Order: sequence, then structure tokens, then C-alpha cells
Amino acid sequence: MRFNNIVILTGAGLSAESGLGTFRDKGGVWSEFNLEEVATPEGFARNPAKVHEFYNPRRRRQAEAGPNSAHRALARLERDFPGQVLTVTQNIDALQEAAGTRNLIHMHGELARVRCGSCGVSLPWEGDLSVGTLCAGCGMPGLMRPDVVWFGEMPRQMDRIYEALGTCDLFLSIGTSGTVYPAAGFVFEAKNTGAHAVELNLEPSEGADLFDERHGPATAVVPMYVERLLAG
Ligand code: BJW
Repeated sequence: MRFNNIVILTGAGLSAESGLGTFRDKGGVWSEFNLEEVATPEGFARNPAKVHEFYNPRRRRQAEAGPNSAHRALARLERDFPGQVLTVTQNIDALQEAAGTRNLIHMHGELARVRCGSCGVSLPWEGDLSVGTLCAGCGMPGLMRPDVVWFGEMPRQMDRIYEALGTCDLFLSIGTSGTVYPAAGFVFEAKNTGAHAVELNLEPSEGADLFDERHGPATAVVPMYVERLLAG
């Protein structure tokens, strides 16, 4: 099959082989932490120090991690594919841009940025955050938080994402369990548009029956699939 317009949705499984944990696999992040406490605005309001303790080590680990062959294959696809390629990532790491992907939407925000709950300024951030961190914009203490999207918050750039889903002819879902909305619903949007849908994942996801599937580690299946797409 030949395609002109690809939308790629990526999730934690893409970065698993770079050493960053997934959420819902055995031993994943949510088996260790209560998501209500660390990934909701209410949890942050109740105990911001606990939220910082959750994100600070993840920010440090992410800074040390490097892109893997699946990230690099997707960057190559964007560069060499003759049509349009838009990547929408649920990941808050920066490994896709590190590999060279440019047309990228971080729908769940970015861990290497912080946002002030008082004035709303968003800034790049490398170090740890604490409840004493002052906002560089307004000087307010206590309200600096990771610039990520928690449960109950609106993911980023949804208009642009739905517009792309409304015109794509291939929807690729990579390394995501398909359990978190609105991302889990993108396959329905793409299929309504008439797009072909392909899942590249370690195992069948929640919505696997909606996709053509190829299962295996991202570093094996993604480079192979990209090679095939580029061969035409
Ligand atoms: C490999 C691999 C390898 C492993 N190779 N593969 C009831 C019904 C429906 C919806 C709701 C509901 N109640 C509430 C909601 C809404 C809620 C939601 O979906 N909840 C569900 C859990 C039920 N969603 C929200 O609140 C969102 N906002 C929202 O809906 O706003 C309103 C709105 C409405 C309409 C339009 C637009 C907006 C916000 C969701 C925010 C999610 N935030 C998190 C944390 C972000 C910061 C952080 O990282 O700490 O985002 S949660 C977490 O899950 C993170 C991820 O991005 C997200 C998705 O996880 P992902 O990437 O799929 O990871 P896993 O671990 O689940 O899966 C990994 C997969 O990889 C597995 O399948 C493995 O097999 C595979 N794998 N190794 C290839 N080597």
C-alpha cells in the first residue's frame, strides 16, 4: 500500500529500551506510585513535595537516556518520506527530538519544562524542583510544577491533532497500551477518515482488533516497518 499522509502516535513502550519505565507493564510506574497522588492537579495541591519526589528522579534519568534505534527510525521516516509525517507523542521525554524528529506534538507536555501555577509561564528546566522554587516570571514560591498533563487536564494541541487525524491515510500507533483518552480514541478518528491503522507494540493493546498488528520490541519492529514504508 502507498500512503501520503501519516500520523504516528507514540507511547512509553517506544522509550522502554532506552531505559525509561512504562506505566502499566509489570513493574511499571503505576505499580510503584499512586497516580491520584502524583499525576493529578488535586494530588499536587495536597502534597506538592510528593509530586516533586516523583518527577525529580525521572527528570534526571531522562537527561541521561539516549534515543534508541526505534526513535532513530521514526526520525528517518519523517526526513525521507515523500509525504507528510506528524508525530504525536504521549511521552514527556525528549528522545524523539534528540533522534531528529521535528514535526512533533508533546500532547502530555514535557518533563524538561516547568510551569508556574500562578502566572502560567512555561520555562525549560534541567534541575530538581522543590516547594521552595521561585517562579522566574512572577517570583511566587510553591507553585512551580512539571509542565506535563495530569489526569483531568486538557492535553495539548488537540485541534491540530484532530485536524491531522481527519486527513491522514496511515495511522501508526507505537508502544502505547491504548488505555488513556483522548489518545486511545485517535484510532477511531483515523479510521473514520478511511485511514489504514497499524499497531507496533510489544503485545496487543486494548484496541488491538482495530489495527493491523506487528508485535515485538520497538527497536526490532519499528526500524523494519519504516524500512518497508520507505521502500514504497
Ligand atoms: C513496548 C515495549 C517495547 C513495553 N517495545 N512496546 C473514564 C473513561 C474514559 C476516559 C476517562 C475516564 N475517566 C477519566 C477519563 C479521562 C482520562 C483517562 O483516559 N483515564 C483512563 C485511565 C480511563 N484522561 C485524561 O484525564 C486526559 N485528559 C482529558 O481527557 O481531558 C479531557 C478531554 C476530553 C476530550 C478531548 C480532549 C480532552 C489526560 C491524560 C493525562 C495522562 N497523563 C499521564 C502522565 C503524564 C506525565 C507523566 O509521564 O508522568 O501520561 S498518565 C500516563 O499514561 C502518561 C502516558 O503518556 C499515558 C499513556 O501511557 P502509555 O504511553 O500508553 O504507556 P503504558 O505503560 O500504558 O503502555 C506501554 C505499552 O508499551 C504497553 O502496551 C507495552 O506492551 C508496550 N511496550 N515495552 C514496544 N520495548
